[in-house]
Amino acid sequence: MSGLSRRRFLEAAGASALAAAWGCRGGPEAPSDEVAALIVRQESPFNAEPPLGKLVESWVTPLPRFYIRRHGAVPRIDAAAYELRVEGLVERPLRLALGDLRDRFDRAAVTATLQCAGNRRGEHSRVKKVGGVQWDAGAIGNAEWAGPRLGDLLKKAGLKPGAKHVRFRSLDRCTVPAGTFEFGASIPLEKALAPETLVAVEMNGRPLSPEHGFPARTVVPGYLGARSVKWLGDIEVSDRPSENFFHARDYKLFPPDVGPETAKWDQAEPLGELPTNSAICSPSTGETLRAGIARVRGYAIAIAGRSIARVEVSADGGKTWGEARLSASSAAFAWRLWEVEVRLEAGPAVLAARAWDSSGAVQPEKVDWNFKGYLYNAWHRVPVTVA
Ligand SMILES: Nc1nc2c(c(=O)[nH]1)N[C@H]1C(S)=C(S)[C@@H](COP(=O)(O)O)O[C@H]1N2
Ligand SMILES: [Mo]
Repeated sequence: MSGLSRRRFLEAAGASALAAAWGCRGGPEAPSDEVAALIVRQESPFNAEPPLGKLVESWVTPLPRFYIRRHGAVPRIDAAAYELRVEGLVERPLRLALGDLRDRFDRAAVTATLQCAGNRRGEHSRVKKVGGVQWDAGAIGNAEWAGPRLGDLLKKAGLKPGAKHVRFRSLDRCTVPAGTFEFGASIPLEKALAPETLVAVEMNGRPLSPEHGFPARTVVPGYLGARSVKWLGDIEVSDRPSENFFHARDYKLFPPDVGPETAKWDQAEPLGELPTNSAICSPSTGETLRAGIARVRGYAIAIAGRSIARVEVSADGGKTWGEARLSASSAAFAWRLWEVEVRLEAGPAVLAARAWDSSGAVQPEKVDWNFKGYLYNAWHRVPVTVA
């Protein structure tokens, strides 16, 4: 993919041209054409995911099929006045305009899959109800992200001794029971300096859309989506992780016997890499199929640093398994799409899928329940009726 010309980018990014460029209608809570094809899981703040069958029609997910997850409203940002600050434990604090992010740094392009830590929470809730957006398996998408490397910004600013974490602050406002805050997160310095970690200004060859973080967002491949902070306003190098609510009091994993009243947030680690996972996207749960040969399709994604070795599909709820064909397209931090034909006899049937990664690890049959409903990666089961 070639980059946008500077003129076209600035045109598309210009405040007045923005609404037209993205077909936005109404206020931040009014879905635009961009989101019309999504299944709404929550109206306000707006959270939506694509129908699963559509999700796996292409390796790179087009915008109208890319899930949207947010904790507040889309902030209105004037592109001309936008400034990204880089500060904290740095020799030379930076203030970067959108044009600086485009022109003053090498443009890096990374095809990476973004996935919410709560993807598949709906299944988790069927084990025992958990709060939060009740996602099916569609809180995931694969995009071509482009922009400067976060590491290049940090090198330009110059790191001071003691730098260990890189914190991100958004320009949004999110209201939760504990109060109203901007969204924020941090990642360890090592991941911030990794070549795949970007301050993205483009998604699939166009400026970021308002929903996906215009004018700039972090993209932290392999990590839970919550570290890919949209509407990025501030980068701060620190000796400690972010104290933002969404980093310190959210997105942490607890054992099954811990609940909201007993969770010791300060003693738990912030989540980082997501585990190896896969899902059946077609047929869909509850679908009626004809006896005989049926095609099953889905996605698989390996934990960061590994690749998908094999995907297995069962037509008898996990008693016997056959191997799926992986599609050719792949990249280090991207999902693999797969398909396979299975033979179905008349009656009820449960399809199941599980992925193996390059370390030999396989998705488990069951996972421990946790009260936030994160990291659900048990075998994906899809009950169907065969006529
Ligand atoms: N500023 C801001 N950034 C955010 C969020 C948010 O609510 N506000 N949600 C995070 C979460 S939980 C996820 S999963 C991803 C979703 O990105 P998307 O909406 O572009 O798919 O954005 C992350 N970045
Ligand atoms: Mo998320």
